[in-house]
Amino acid sequence: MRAWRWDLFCRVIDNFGDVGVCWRLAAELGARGHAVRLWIDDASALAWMAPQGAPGVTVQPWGDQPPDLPPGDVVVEAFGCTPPPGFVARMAAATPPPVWINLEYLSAEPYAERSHGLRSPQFAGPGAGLDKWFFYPGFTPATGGLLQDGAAVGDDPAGARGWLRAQPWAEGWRESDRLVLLFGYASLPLPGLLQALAGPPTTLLLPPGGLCDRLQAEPLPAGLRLAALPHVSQPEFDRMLAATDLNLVRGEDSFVRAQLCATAPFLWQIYPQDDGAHALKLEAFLDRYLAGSPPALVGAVRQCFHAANGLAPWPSALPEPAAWRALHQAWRARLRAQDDLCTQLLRFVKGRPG
Ligand code: TRH
Repeated sequence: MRAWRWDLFCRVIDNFGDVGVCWRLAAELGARGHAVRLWIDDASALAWMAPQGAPGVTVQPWGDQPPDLPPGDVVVEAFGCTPPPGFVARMAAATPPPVWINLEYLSAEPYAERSHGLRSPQFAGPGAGLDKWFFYPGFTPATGGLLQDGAAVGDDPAGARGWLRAQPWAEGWRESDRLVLLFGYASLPLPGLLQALAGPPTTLLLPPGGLCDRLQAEPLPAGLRLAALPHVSQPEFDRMLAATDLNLVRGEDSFVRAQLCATAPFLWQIYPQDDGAHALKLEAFLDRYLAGSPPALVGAVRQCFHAANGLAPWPSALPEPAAWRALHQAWRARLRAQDDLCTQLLRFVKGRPG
């Protein structure tokens, strides 16, 4: 397959998921020999997320007056962030025009399968005459799949744990502690979670942010200790997920990585939406994730996911570890057996006229 020139557009709405997903995609395309221009309105998080950059990837600041650059072969707008009008006009004037993709948010809801790959002809505006194609990531073969490069780190949890223990900021951690990563929002319902975690000696790993600040002011049940972490790069973050005994993650990208990189189970604090639509999204995921598991385990895991999102009280104890782990590992194996998003995107673009 010949290498293409990609323009990938990213607007940071808040937090790190927009830049996190776009950087992963850019880096995966670059690793496969493509040239990627990542247009981004706020690249600040890349300083710690990707301090080394990535081969083939150039970061293009996207301010109020974007430079008049000619479009490449493929244009990807992430999460419906429309490229600048002048750029779209140049796309329409190009012969042939670039393939124009809208990379959507991840959801397990049925609309992702229904809408994946649909064409959206542009009738008005600077892109009139062009087609835009919807590309939906997802959990099933009928969707665009998940970004999977680097997920093999999860095949060696002992190696990941050795790496974690060797980090300068891990000095002084108790050797045999259970490790629980808490990468949630500051709104995470805490007291019940801390009670459910109480008992075995446990270190709670806390990335920088509101949740870490809040926890430092919270009384801790016996056995629990806090470890405040620095921000680490995406590959290091993946290794951390692979090293722990339980991961509480959030948003979109850490949610995916906890499924692909870790053999230990996870909980998801979903990004809250004003209209409450996140509850349906959560349920759609749980229906897929838990399908076929024993009813008692399904009930226990579902309650914890609900509790992490304020939709149910926390149970007094977390699900039985071995059964929960087995459920998670079976799910991971299923996802890993599917074609990854980057491979599918390349195949999709190849079969599309501009
Ligand atoms: O930060 P998030 O909540 O991001 C988002 C955005 O808010 C976005 O607007 C919303 O639409 C989306 O969620 C659903 O969570 P997420 O998606 O998990 O992104 C975090 C990224 O930060 C992910 O790429 C992992 C990365 N990361 C590191 O690389 N190193 C770190 O130390 C940490 C803590 C995170």
